[in-house]
Amino acid sequence: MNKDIFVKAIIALVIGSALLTSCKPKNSSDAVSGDAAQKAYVAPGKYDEFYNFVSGGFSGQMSVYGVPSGRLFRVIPVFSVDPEKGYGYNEETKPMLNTSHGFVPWDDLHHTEMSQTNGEVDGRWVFGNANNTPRIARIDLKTFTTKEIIELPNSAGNHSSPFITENTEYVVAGTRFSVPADNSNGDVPINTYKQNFKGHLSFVKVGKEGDMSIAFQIQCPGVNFDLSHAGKGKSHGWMFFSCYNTEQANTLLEVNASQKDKDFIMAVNWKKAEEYIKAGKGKMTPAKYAHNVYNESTHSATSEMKTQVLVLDSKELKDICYMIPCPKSPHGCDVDPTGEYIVGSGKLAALIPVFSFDKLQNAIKNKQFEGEYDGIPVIKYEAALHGEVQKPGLGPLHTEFDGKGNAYTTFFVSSEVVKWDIKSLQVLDRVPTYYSVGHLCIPGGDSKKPFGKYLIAYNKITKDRYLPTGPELCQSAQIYDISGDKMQLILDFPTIGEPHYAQAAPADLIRNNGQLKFYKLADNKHPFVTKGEKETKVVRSGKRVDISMTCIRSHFSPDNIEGIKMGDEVYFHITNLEQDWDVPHGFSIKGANNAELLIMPGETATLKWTPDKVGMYPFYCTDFCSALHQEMQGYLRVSPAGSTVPITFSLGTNLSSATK
Ligand code: K7E
Ligand code: CUA
Repeated sequence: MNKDIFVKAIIALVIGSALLTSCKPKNSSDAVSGDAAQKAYVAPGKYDEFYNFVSGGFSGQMSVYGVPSGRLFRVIPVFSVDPEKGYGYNEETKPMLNTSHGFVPWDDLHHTEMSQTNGEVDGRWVFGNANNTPRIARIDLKTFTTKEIIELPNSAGNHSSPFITENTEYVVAGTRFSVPADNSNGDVPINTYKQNFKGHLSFVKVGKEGDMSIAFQIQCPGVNFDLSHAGKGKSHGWMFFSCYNTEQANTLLEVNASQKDKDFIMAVNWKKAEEYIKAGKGKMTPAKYAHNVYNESTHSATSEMKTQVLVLDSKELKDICYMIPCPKSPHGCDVDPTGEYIVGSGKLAALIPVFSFDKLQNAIKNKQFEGEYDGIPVIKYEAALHGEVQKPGLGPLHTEFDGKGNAYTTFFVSSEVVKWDIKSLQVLDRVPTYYSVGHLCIPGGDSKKPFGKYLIAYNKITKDRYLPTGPELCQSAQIYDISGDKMQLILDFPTIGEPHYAQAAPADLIRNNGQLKFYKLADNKHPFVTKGEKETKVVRSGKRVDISMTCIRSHFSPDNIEGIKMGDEVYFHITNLEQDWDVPHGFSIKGANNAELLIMPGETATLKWTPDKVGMYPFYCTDFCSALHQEMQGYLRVSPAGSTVPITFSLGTNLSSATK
């Protein structure tokens, strides 16, 4: 089918389904105009224009889609184990999921944030937050794998995270739950929230190679920090956090944390904080948190437990934190590409306040305060306000920008995206979303240089949009063309997990940024690397057996192994000898109670296996690697504990012990 016929067929389908579903509320599913299919259509063999890195919410992973096609390319395991890739199951990656609570195989990833240089997306890394057991992960976009995870002490519910400063100086995180500090007694009555609970902000330094370390934390009053974004341009050096529960309630928050007409956006002068750190104002405080790093040359992760963290007290140092009143339990906190405008989105508000960085600076200079909140100066609302967007919709959540002076805000309650002019605050356009949109993403839409061609909305509810799948229906995203004056819906696509925030970047930026095609075998420094079939071996030391194995199209070496006994602990260390792009091999053995291995070319991976019964155990390659992939198999013999069958292994010849 040529492209035109295909497009016409799609259009016919769209029109046809419009007729079939016309019993739905007007304007519901059919707000798609004639050329929509063409705009989202990426022909077979053609590439998408943008990569889209989408958080998986309670799946704990990050998925990669193409825009505008909505095609899924990859699910990157980050905070949850992934038996498909062996992540968190093989010996090499287990340390990645180590925490001060031990091995944690799951988390809740809400926000992705790409590294930036001069405020522009640079395609090096994408960061993700673990909401439940507070952590930040760094994913390397040369390999699309998780390279580093750092735990955050003094935190609980790492929601306002991981937001970066304009040169990726810091990845910043604010705690959602305030809790007693780790080094204080946490065994206190819950209703002592006001006295004992604190909110910590973490400033995680990012080195040249991406290496993360906690530079300092700022101890703040006990509230819920929800979201955040860094200043840029003129506001570089500042960080803005939305806070709710400034009522400091500890129960029935839906009522008790919705008492006040206004909560806050907290403005943090992190350059000033750096000065205080230099001047020795930080307190080294005992803490326990894991720092896990995957080393690409040993193909192994290590986990180190850190024991202290530097903390600044916002109460003592009066000029690093300022509260700006913000209506009705603010959620999203977004800064426009110029760095002048800060948008707060009150979940229960019917307007959007927009603050001005210049006015904020003047207000601070002229001390236009209306008092203090738990030791932090509160700026007069009007003094920092640029203006309010009137009647934009119900339940504003998040805002992104197109770089042409427009802002786009999602409305959860009224299920729509609203486009408005940042300076004049006039509403310019609105489109429905299906349904209850949370975050949205414009490629580069929270940077200094957005690529304002597409807008992707991430929805919480799909109801009738897709074929039903039992009690749980899929979550989904919708792509809008925003290149014209009016937004136009061009595609729905289902997502993996629950999508929250996402980032997107031009495909070329990532595709041409030195992506790795395979690991060089010569550079493999894994302690059990096997660089050729002659080096393969099976070594027993007590009850531990290390099998150094190789794989190449289409056999394992060795593929016959005997002398394994009940009570042994067996480690398969398998090196993939291939030196070619996209030739992974898999490894699985019957009865393994963990996962498979999926081994990239030039990589070594280890599966730990404890035989549970005497007998014969086949193993095979799980990844269809060649015409003779199905021949890529072997046998391992397990004998009783006291057996005299010696350790032997072979490939292509029969073992001398084979008659026994
Ligand atoms: Cu609005 Cu967790 Cu960023 Cu989801 S959060 S929507
Ligand atoms: Cu190797 Cu299939």
